[in-house]
Amino acid sequence: VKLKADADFKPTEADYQKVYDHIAELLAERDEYEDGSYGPVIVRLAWHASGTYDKETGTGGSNGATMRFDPEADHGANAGLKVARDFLEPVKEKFPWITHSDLWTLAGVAAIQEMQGPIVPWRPGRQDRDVSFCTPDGRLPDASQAHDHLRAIFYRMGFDDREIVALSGAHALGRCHTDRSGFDGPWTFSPTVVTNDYFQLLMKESWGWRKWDGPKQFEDKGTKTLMMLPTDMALVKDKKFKPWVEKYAKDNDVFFKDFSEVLMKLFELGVPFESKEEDRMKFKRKE
Ligand code: DDH
Repeated sequence: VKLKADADFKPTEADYQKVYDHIAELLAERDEYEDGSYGPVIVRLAWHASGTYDKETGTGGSNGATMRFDPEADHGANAGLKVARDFLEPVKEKFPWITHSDLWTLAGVAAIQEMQGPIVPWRPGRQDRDVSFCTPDGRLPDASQAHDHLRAIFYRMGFDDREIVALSGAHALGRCHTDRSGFDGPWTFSPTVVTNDYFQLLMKESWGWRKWDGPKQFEDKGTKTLMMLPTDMALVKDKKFKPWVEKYAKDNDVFFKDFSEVLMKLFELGVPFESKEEDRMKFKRKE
């Protein structure tokens, strides 16, 4: 049964859980995609929708879902994310009352939780906005750069050094694609499971420049099947980032706790909530 997009319809937590459950079912069913899961590319969509936030001007962030429109969809950093937006369109059709911007962040939460990650509290309240709210290009990080660039980008969103490292743990998931970013390969051996392996590999593995025609990236000297971006390696080269990498490599529980908190913060950047922090929902994982 399709629910009408009715201004009087006031969705409850149970309604949002239904959206979650539907996304979780689709993730389980559609295992034909690379590595067997759309989860990583959906997490990336939720992050790129949110990571445009600028705390000085209050612009950008997940409120608006402006990546639906060409200027922002065509930003180099967003190459390949149409796959994730298209995956979620049938969900929007089934639950027309949810905004795209709430849907994309809720889907990010569902993908994290269904890939065995921590529970990420979430609340609704995002409104979709028109094309005039598209952010300028260049707000998302450039993988070829180093620690000073990371700080400039993430301090602009309001994150500190510990939070930058915790967020980067998302690279336990997914892979780089030569036809999207130009880079190539996965960071870990289990790219569809949330783990602290990214940090463990950064600490324990020996990394060297990959010899190839593509953009400069690192490969593990052992198997030569894993990769790190220059921005990933910046986390162990920088004296203030490195202690957090060590901490998360040693203790998965600490990583999960911090990862949950920073994702919650990321997905709420720039959203004019009417609800209170206590109203955040915790979705149940699929059985
Ligand atoms: Fe990332 N990321 N990311 N990333 N990211 C890529 C893939 C994925 C950077 C660059 C790239 C975060 C931070 C950074 C995910 C989540 C998150 C790719 C490859 C590049 C390049 C894209 C492609 O070719 O398909 C850089 C630079 C940074 C940084 O400077 C910190 C954060 C904070 C997150 C997050 O989710 C919180 C995920 C997931 C992927 C895998 C996507 C896929 O299709 O698989």
